[in-house]
Amino acid sequence: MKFKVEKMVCSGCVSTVKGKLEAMTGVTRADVDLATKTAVVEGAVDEQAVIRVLTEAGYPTERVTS
Ligand SMILES: [Cu+2]
Repeated sequence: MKFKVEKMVCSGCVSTVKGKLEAMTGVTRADVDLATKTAVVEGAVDEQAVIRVLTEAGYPTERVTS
């Protein structure tokens, strides 16, 4: 699943987002890119759970389906 993650401005943000994703049950891989402000998440995890976790961490997130 691919997500647009707003408010990431530095590598620290990337680490935070990646850590949040990797801590989620079911996530097997999380790739976070600062330049495009996207996160690609692999594993058996719920889309809404990902959005909730990152948004609550201060990074408003939405699913990208294209
Ligand atoms: Cu930052």
